[in-house]
Amino acid sequence: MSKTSRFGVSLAEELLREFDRLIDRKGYASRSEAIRDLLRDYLAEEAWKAGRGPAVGTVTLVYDHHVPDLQEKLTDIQHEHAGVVVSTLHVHLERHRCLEVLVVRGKASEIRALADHLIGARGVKHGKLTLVAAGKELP
Ligand code: NI
Repeated sequence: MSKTSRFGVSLAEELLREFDRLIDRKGYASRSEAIRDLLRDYLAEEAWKAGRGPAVGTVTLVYDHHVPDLQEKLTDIQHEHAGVVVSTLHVHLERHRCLEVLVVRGKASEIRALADHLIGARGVKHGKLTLVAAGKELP
């Protein structure tokens, strides 16, 4: 485990009260644990936005499989990015609607390109990319 440092933070009382309520709701053991989590999240998001470094995550899609050629198009897009797609899970939600979850791994910018392509396809009702930085440099 890496060396730990302590630092003080000044906050408006109201902001701290809100933060404590959030900590309670989320079930964090301490403020430190919550702040560590927030920082990791923020660093991961910033690394992702910059498009540098390795990333892992998921792309979640909800779509209507009755839209002509959609299923084929989504498969084609995934094949174009075969190096990034690690695994897929398909769930038939209802008669028309499907849920697909892709586990992705690779360069953040390429994962984002794949996700934009899939989520932007006509007939995809909802899509979400969730990425976390996979870099060893992240504490
Ligand atoms: Ni289905």
